Amino acid sequence: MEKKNGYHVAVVGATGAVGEQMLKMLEQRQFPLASLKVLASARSVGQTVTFNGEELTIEEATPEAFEGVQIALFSAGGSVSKKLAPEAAKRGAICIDNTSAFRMDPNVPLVVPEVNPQAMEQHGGIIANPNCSTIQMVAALEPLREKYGMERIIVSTYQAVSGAGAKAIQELHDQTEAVLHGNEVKKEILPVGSLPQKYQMAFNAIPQIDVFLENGFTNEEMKMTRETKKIFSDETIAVSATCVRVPVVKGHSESVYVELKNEYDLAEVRSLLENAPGIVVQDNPEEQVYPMAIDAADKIETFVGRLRRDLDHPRGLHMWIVSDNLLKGAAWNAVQIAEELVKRNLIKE
Ligand code: NAP
Ligand code: 3JM
Repeated sequence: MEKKNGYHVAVVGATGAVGEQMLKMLEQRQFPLASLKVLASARSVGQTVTFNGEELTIEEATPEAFEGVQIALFSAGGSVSKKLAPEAAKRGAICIDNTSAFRMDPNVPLVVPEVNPQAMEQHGGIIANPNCSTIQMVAALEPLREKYGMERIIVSTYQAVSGAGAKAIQELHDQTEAVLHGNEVKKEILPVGSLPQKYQMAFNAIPQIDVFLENGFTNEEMKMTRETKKIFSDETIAVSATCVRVPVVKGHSESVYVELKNEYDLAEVRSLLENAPGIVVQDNPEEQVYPMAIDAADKIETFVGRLRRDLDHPRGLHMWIVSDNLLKGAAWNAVQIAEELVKRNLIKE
């Protein structure tokens, strides 16, 4: 696809669950494109994807594929990013990387545009998109952190299977059907594709996302801890997480407890959230109004509800945060970074 005005963009992992949503976001936002390359593994070469009604042919992601590319959106796993993002950057592209490969690299900005857009000014060719669970949490907590300061965060997540890729979505569908029909339940993907032990996801909740580390937390849980500290530029903030996979297709939900540094007023908290960019408050217990994954699916906003004071801690606050993990949690945050790069005039001609 070649046009005169706009930017030369590549999507790496264009056949995947996140890649598909990246294309949808570029389309919906009418991102100014001069050309769009859709890249994936050698397995997919020749397949097509539809963009703005046009068929685009998948090419293999190789170092040479990035010649002339100005913005490269990566979502093809950490090893692909480690190998190809430096190659793309070397050829002049700004890489917006959705994997964990570079997130904790001190030379790589880790950006949620509602929280720390200024960090992208210091990029050296790679900007990292945080983990899906981190993004929606920090987007909702930032207005409160800014106003009252934040000492501690304790979060439990209820994460959708789409966070584990297209095959995991298929597995949940297949298992659900098998259970309902009394057929054998095949367990091939979840909880972690690369580990031998598998569990049934349909009609279950699995308290493991990513691998276990020596401290007893999983890697997903430690991503939330480390990334939150980096995005908030605050190593003193206490963050502990329990990450759980649930049989939901789209939308991560989070039960979040925070201890603020200063006393707060609940009405003021509500108003701060109502006025925060990208945040929608859905909180009316009398009418049974609260955020739910099924309503957040396919929306770019982060939804907040169940706001309530802790029963014992005077500066403790409970909330429920829900967002589409493939959109704000991945593709939308990445395209939002690209839009911000344009606004800040950070893209090389
Ligand atoms: P997915 O549905 O399994 O898709 C994987 C994509 O990567 C496919 O397009 C696949 O292409 C491509 N790929 C695999 N190996 C490749 C290779 N050697 N060279 C080039 N392309 C290759 O997974 P997904 O859910 O879209 O997630 C993709 C990645 O995004 C994850 O691994 C993760 O690092 C990241 N992610 C980030 C977030 C976030 O929170 N920011 C959320 C979810 C995922 P083929 O079709 O050719 O195999
Ligand atoms: C979400 O490299 C891989 O195999 C991908 C693992 C993965 C990640 C990751 O670590 O990049 C799967 C799903 C993520 C993520 O966003 O952290």
